[in-house]
Amino acid sequence: MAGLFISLEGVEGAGKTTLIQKMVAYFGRCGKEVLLTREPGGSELGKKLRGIILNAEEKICPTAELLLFLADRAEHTETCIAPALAQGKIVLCDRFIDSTVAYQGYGRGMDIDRLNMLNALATNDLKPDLTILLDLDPEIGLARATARNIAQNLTVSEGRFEAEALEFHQKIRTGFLTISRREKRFLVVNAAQDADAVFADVLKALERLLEEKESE
Ligand code: Z5A
Repeated sequence: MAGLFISLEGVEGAGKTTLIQKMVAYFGRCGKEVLLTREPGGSELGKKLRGIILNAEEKICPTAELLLFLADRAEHTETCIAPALAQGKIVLCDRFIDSTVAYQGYGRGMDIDRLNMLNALATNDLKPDLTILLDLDPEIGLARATARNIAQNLTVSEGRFEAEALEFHQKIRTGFLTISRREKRFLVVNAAQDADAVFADVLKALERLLEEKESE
């Protein structure tokens, strides 16, 4: 079977990490080889970039922020995602091109067409086979993320976007929903359900996709 590329998107605290763990366990039971990765931070260079990009104490102008995300993506695609797909693996990626359009485009107000072109450059035109959008009211997502951060004693070192006003996060949600209507690769899931119900919705789509891929 050719490789399969699945990205997960959504507002902060939508439950991507939680869902991805369930997906890894599912693919493991199916005997599939999986690369679990994320942006920013999936490659060796990306780990260093992540520390800079997400640190709320690091002053970065919006254009530099964009270019750092794109540098992370270019390295990640070239050195991790593309090789794994070539080996027939299933790649599960926590955030990818659509986060740039949602956050830097709909959130920061950058030109969407330009962002699409830059994404194409960074990825050599690679797009996911399936993008799961966990749709959630950002007020609920931020409350979940805050509760998790307190429970895990996390600091501001990754808090650049958490520090944004609720209005910013509302724009991100609207942005993701707008993008999802333009491309067939999206599965939009109601992330306000409990985690098992979210996974059950995703499972149906995964089973269909695996059948399609195996018959190719
Ligand atoms: N960003 C960008 O601007 N441009 C780009 O191009 C890219 C990224 C690639 C990366 O943040 C930031 O970079 C991101 C966008 C920006 N910022 N924001 N906001 P990150 O990777 O550090 O964090 P995140 O992607 O936002 O994820 P997160 O906060 O870790 O949330 P999550 O993974 O979606 O959620 P979770 O950890 O699975 O769940 C959060 C809590 O809720 C946790 O305690 C769970 O146990 C709980 N949970 C999960 N699911 C449920 C359900 N269904 N019900 C109830 N509770 C639940």
